[in-house]
Amino acid sequence: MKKIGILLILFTLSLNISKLKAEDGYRLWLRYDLISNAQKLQEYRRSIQAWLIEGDSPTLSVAKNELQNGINGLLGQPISNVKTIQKDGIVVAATLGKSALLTQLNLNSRLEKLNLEGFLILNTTINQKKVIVIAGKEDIGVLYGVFHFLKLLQTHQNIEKLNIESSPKVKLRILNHWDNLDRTVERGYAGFSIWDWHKLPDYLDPRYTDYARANASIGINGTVLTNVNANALVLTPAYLEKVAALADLFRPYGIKVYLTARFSAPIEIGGLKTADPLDPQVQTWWKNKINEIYQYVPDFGGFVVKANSEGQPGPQNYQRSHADGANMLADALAPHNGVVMWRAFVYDNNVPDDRAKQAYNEFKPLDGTFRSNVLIQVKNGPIDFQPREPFHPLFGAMPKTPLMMEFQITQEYLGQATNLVYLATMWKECLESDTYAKGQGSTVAKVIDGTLHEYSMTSMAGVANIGNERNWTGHPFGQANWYAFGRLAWNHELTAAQIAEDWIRMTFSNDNNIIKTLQNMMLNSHETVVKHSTPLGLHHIMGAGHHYGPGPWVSRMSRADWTSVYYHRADSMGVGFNRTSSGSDALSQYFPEVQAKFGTLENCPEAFLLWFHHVNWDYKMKSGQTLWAALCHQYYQGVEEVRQMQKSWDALETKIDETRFAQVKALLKIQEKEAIWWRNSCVLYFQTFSKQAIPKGLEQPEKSLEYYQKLSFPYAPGIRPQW
Ligand code: GCW
Repeated sequence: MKKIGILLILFTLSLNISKLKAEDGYRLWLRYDLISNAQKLQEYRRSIQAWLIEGDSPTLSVAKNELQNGINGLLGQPISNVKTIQKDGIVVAATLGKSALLTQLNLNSRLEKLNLEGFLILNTTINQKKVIVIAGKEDIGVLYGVFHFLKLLQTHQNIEKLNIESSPKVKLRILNHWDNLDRTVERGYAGFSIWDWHKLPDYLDPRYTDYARANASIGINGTVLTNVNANALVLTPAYLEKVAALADLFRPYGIKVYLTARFSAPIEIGGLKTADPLDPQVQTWWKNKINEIYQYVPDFGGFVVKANSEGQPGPQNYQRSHADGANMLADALAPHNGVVMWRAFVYDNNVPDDRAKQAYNEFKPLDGTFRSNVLIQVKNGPIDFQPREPFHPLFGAMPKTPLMMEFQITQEYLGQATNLVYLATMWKECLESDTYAKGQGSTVAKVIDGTLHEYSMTSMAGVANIGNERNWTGHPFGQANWYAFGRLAWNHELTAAQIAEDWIRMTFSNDNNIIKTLQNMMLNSHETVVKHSTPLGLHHIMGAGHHYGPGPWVSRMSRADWTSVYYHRADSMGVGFNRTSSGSDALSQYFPEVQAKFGTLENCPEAFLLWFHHVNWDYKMKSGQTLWAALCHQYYQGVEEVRQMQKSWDALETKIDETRFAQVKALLKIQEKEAIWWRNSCVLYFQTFSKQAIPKGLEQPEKSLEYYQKLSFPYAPGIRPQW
């Protein structure tokens, strides 16, 4: 009896231990588990015998903690902290110019080449002892350098001949949370907001610290806490106190806090009768409000503003321009070094002939009229974060106004949190697009990093996919998109493949088979979702409101440019939106070389065909197939590729921890179902126009078009309550 009891206790204990070890995804890419490769472990233990961080500041103490936890975990033994260099194998981290040890090394000329947040990592000797030096230009550079160094260990790199210089290419690398004060998250698929407003400022959820660590580890240096569909209440003292608590916590990690400004706040919380930006009372109200914010948060970053778009108030309500509105806020922020990120995602109440043209039409004429602390925040494409869009025509078109990038990390139109879609390939496609603004090679990336037009301010923002789910992003592979966004904002020259490899090594394993399999899945995954949802340049054909799943039939909404039929324009002749000169002429907003590329059926890459052209069902594609057949094949191929992903994943069963294996397996099953749902709905729907059979050899849809049209999802996550 006794024995059985003991056995039982042991059994429950071991169960608990294995539960503790379960990979629930909380640790993201900062897992710091013991290095499994014995040779690497030995090599690292030899090279890292102690550490020393010179200097003292909140940022350096964060760096110390991270370095200590990181190397202790990875090396599997406590590594001591020393005060002097008396033996080989010491990691020395310090801020250049503030450190006696680093002065000896004479690194100043190299330092001059770095940006403020940059760092160096190198092997060298100090007092004839072998050391690894991590040197930051400022304290934050030390922290970034520490994370980089830990990444080298996590990804099993050689650390004997290090000579790394790294500087961010873009200054403000920002997450935009579309989080509401009631903790719902617009287009959020990972639970509720991580900001527990009700318990702030007194209760600081430990998750905030881990959020800051994760962001600092990839160089993100700003966070916009609130939804661009803004609530003025966040600007009131009760909330500013809470904002201040978060800002205090994030400061050592180099992260500034920003808020969204509701343009009508002077009326809603200020008691004024107007929010006209040229009204002196309004101007004074904002000045005072902004001064007040800086009392709470002395290094407040500034505002993001969505104005005169989708019902949000803005300067146009008073017949003023976007520049009038942005400049008013900019003037009040300028004495504090704050910035305004004014969004170009605008469309007013008059439905235009082509929504794709509106931002350009409204903003291009304003070039040169914005204050120097205003950035115009432009989505990657001219419509709205679709699975594939051509780059936005504003890039390259406003040489006198800093344009910043807005990517969407949350997968509103890309399978939300049920599809495995790695977004870095899509972002790279946009960044590498040539605008031809100053001849060949004028890429979007060069617009964004300021090199093309010598912008003094540069920025990249990503709409966050983070929520309060244990694994932060809902889908475990959603983490890769948060990760990739930060890495690309720091250095857009990295390839999607490199970033994926780093992420896999840190998040899953350094096993070659795992790396190759997952990398392959990730790199193809964007193309896959495009195929099974919006192939060949189709766009905006999703379900209304929730945007979850297909809705090519959506035709009745309060405005035409919210419907699907407005965008695909299918009829008995063909399908697609003619944006050439015989159609909406949106193409003319691009530089001539780009017009030539997209302008004719022969030249236009098939991936963008239906974006720019209305094409006959019988048009012969490059493959020799008709458009109708090609469209069907794309949809079917998309589903096949999801099945391929399932097979690849299943082959890793013995190599991946149970929890994440099971979760991703289940999600891939959902993805397969959703891909079939997209495929069947779209093929059946477009068939009502093409009047042609689904090509032979392709499985026939099981259900009818009516079945798909009747599906409804009133409680799909992320939906805007008022829509
Ligand atoms: O795509 C649309 C989303 C809205 C969002 C808007 C925007 C925040 O469906 O939910 O609102 O874009 O970017 O402002």
